[in-house]
Amino acid sequence: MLAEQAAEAIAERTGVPRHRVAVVLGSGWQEAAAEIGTPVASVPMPELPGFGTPSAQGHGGMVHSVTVGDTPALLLMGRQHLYEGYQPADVVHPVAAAIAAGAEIVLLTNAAGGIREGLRVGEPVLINDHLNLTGRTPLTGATFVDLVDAWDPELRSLAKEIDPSLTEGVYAGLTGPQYETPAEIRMLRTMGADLVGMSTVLEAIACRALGARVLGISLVTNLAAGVTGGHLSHAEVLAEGHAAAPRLGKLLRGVLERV
Ligand code: 6GU
Repeated sequence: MLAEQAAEAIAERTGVPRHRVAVVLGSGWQEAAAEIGTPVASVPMPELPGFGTPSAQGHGGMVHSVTVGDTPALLLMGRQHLYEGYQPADVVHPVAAAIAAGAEIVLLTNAAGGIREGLRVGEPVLINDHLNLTGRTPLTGATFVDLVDAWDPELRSLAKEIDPSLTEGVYAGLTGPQYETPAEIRMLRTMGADLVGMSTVLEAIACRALGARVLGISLVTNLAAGVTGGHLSHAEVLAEGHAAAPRLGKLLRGVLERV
């Protein structure tokens, strides 16, 4: 299996036989990594079996091994998206590899548009459920995975102990790459979505199928179409990540210290 091959390469290249936790740092989250800790080893993703080159800018494209307290953790800097032409199996390969490398807990982070009234730009939100609107799945065959409490309630409680101002919301995952129309955002709100983005749902499904616990955090980098009168830009997404980096980094570090 490709995930096992990648896990072996991760162990060899980092010198760490098992990483207990993995963190996927999405758009807007790259700078938060510096707050988590100094890597003991780093491997470029394209040098690991089955990994591609993520589109994430800045420090993307690396796998860092860090130790927080007693916990060896893998930081996956960037991810592959369906909108880049990748298949679901490619999109979930890094988390599958991390789980094969020992991760029992996976932290999934992303940038999202805020749909729910009251959400503020720059605010991290805990994902408490999702709508998989990609039309895709990473699973094949008769893999009937239970997704009740897929977004681990205990891990969410832990995150709220660290940052009591955190709220929770439902994340709608679409393929993109275009942002939604105002009409689509009204539809998503009616469907129960609080947040919208282009990642994370397939990884969460794969993690549950592989038995890992999942914590998800969206950074609201902009309000979704029609929520305010404005237009949407990717530059906004990156700028908000920069501004929020210290808070996001502290939150991730706090979680890693306590799991
Ligand atoms: Cl408004 N939509 C989607 N699909 N992804 C986003 C976003 C919006 N804002 C950040 N990422």
